[in-house]
Amino acid sequence: MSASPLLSAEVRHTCCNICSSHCGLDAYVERGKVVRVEAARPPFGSGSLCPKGYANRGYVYRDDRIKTPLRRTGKRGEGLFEPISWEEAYGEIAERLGAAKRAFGPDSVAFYTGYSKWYRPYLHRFAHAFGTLNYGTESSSCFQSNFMANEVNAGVMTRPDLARSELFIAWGSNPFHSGNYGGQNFDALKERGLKILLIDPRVTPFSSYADLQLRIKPGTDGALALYFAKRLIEEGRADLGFIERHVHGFPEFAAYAAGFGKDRASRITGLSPAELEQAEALLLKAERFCMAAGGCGNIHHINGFQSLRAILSLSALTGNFDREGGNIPLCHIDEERNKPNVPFDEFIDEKRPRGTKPKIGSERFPLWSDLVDEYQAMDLSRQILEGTPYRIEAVFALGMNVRMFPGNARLFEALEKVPFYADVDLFMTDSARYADIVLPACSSFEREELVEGPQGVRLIRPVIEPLGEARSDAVILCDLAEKLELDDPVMRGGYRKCVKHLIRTIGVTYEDLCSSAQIFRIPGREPYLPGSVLSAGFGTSTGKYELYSERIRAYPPSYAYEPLPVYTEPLETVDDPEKLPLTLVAGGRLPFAFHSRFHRVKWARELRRDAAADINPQDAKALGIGQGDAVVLESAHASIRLRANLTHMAPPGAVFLFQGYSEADVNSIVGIDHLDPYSGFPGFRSVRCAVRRCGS
Ligand SMILES: Nc1nc2c(c(=O)[nH]1)N[C@H]1C(S)=C(S)[C@@H](COP(=O)(O)OP(=O)(O)OC[C@H]3O[C@@H](n4cnc5c(=O)[nH]c(N)nc54)[C@H](O)[C@@H]3O)O[C@H]1N2
Ligand SMILES: Nc1nc2c(c(=O)[nH]1)N[C@H]1C(S)=C(S)[C@@H](COP(=O)(O)OP(=O)(O)OC[C@H]3O[C@@H](n4cnc5c(=O)[nH]c(N)nc54)[C@H](O)[C@@H]3O)O[C@H]1N2
Ligand code: SF4
Ligand SMILES: [Mo]
Repeated sequence: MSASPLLSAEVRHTCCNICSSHCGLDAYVERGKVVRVEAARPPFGSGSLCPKGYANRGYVYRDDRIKTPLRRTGKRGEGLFEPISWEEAYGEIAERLGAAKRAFGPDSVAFYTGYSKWYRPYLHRFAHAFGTLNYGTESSSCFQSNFMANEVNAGVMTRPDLARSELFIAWGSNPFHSGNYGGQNFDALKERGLKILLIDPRVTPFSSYADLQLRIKPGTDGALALYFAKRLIEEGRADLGFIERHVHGFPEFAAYAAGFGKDRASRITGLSPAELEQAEALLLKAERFCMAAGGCGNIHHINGFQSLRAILSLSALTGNFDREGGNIPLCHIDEERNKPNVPFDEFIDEKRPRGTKPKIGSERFPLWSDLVDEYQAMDLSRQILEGTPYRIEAVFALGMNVRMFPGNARLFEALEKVPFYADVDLFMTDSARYADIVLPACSSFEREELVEGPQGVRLIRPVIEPLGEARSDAVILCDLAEKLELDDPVMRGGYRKCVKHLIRTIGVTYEDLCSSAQIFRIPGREPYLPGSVLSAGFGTSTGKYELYSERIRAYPPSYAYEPLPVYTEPLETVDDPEKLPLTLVAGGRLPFAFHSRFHRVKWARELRRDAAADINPQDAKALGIGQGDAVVLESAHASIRLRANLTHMAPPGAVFLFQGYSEADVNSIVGIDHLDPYSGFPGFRSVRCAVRRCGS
């Protein structure tokens, strides 16, 4: 019998970096290879990982890892490349970006990054030092609309104070699939007496915790929130003292909400009057309630920004804002008030350029542009192809993934036509295939990373050598800053100099951080005190919570922006809606998939072999579709072929499909202009569609 290979493996502490939760992970390393991963126990981690965390090994060793810098030799998209040296690659990128800047100005280069967050401050500073505000990210369809709604209403983000609440209203929330469910404590909270009202069209693991679930028609949450508002006001549950002191626009809001009676709410949301009454009973009984809202289920709709504003209003209406058991300012999990202290914002601001052209998308999405320090990437393909209001000559991207954009044939076309495009990725993706130069990035196991979390800071050291010639993104950016001779001695001084610059004021040295894989607490934070926002005043123009937004009122009438959180239809207008009778919800999370990243990891893929559309058995029966049948999924714009998965998790009338599959790309059938006019966010979760059986 041979000895277990793990006996000789060394355990090295690191983090999972698939999502931003940074769960502590132990890598078992043998002869330079990670042979196993486990959840790290305290103090290095919480003792749990999600399925994606456990799939890290398959991810890092995916067979399409890029090992050297590459220069394109075939046509864009064809996938033909030749290996080149780092020096050649840097030289060519610097020459092309430099030439675009000289001929057309720095704004002619669009910088972009996909989901990965850790290197963002370096890329953002790099864009600034280059001379442009044209820094864009995947957050053009993730989270920022949530931030915008909170900012417009209150000037501050909040979170539910679950521990001290009577009722938790979870609007489109399934922490069991989108996060690390090992970290949830809902069992204990329920035992303590917390009631849960879940609002989600889909049955999920969280459904079993709900005292009541409303399987609402996708994209109609705004109407439900306005109905709740009307009922709270009618039943004398509006906190008039709080409103008098802290709220702006209550009379206008109340008058608008009064239009959302039971019949209308029922018709819009698809919920029966009896369901609405049950929900109301829970709501009216709870003196203190808190809410989670603003996940993709709420903001991936063309009415998402305003719907979320309507939802958030409920806490201000009842005084459940900045008080125990309500929604309290987003701050550290360990109840500390100040923001994390690594001054990443200052790092980015130090090099902010002046006198630049308006960011990409500013004309179409001015509210986004004014509130978010990024361009709205949903307008990138249009600007490249139309050249207005100015030309884009080059795209420099880290982790560009065209598959994640709606109507993405246009972005592929734009990347085919843009004069220069470079991409940095771990893998040869469908998007990297279009690049002139592709650079190989390290995985989190192969690089050093300064991780800032709720409890403090931590320096994650590499646990294995880089695969092939892969390099860390931050190192690549510093190298390029040097090649381009940017006016930035810190970045030109290299990655380590940046880290030392970043931590210089927080009372921890680089050497301290190197000495241990543990988290270093940052001294001097104060505990959160309820009422702290109320006493300081809201960060809005009136200094109050704005149910009627003065900020929004200031935009020219041509934008038709409404200061009240009005409800509008989530579905697009089409000639013959009866031909597209179902609603496609493109993107409910699967526990073993992370956007496109795990579709090529064998272990994860075996849990769902084919791209499959979740369809309710009742709809499937009416359509003559059986489990596993090949089907065509069609929208007003295009169609894809894939398999049917019959499941009661999907409600009748809706079809759920995960994103990122090359062979069945759901975003290729979403309309490119199916966008929220305020945030620019795509209406991924309310797309008119039809499904029919096809051959094999
Ligand atoms: N239909 C539909 N579309 C959606 C969504 C949806 O729910 N439905 N969700 C939207 C949301 S919320 C999001 S966040 C986006 C996600 O969109 P993306 O961020 O574009 O998605 P990923 O598949 O994670 O792709 C990121 C790319 O970065 C690469 N990458 C990973 N790590 C690194 C790294 O360290 N360095 C570099 N250089 N590259 C790296 C990956 O290999 C991949 O190619 O998708 C959006 N699109
Ligand atoms: N496994 C996995 N986890 C992930 C990711 C991943 O790709 N895979 N991506 C990460 C990223 S980038 C993000 S942004 C987060 C997103 O995290 P979440 O927003 O939590 O993700 P979802 O599961 O897509 O949506 C939450 C719930 O909203 C419901 N929902 C859909 N439409 C509606 C609607 O119109 N109204 C209501 N009330 N509910 C609706 C869905 O059925 C789902 O159960 O997840 C992160 N975690
Ligand atoms: S929640 Fe899962 S994917 Fe995210 S960091 Fe933790 S283990 Fe990794
Ligand atoms: Mo996201």
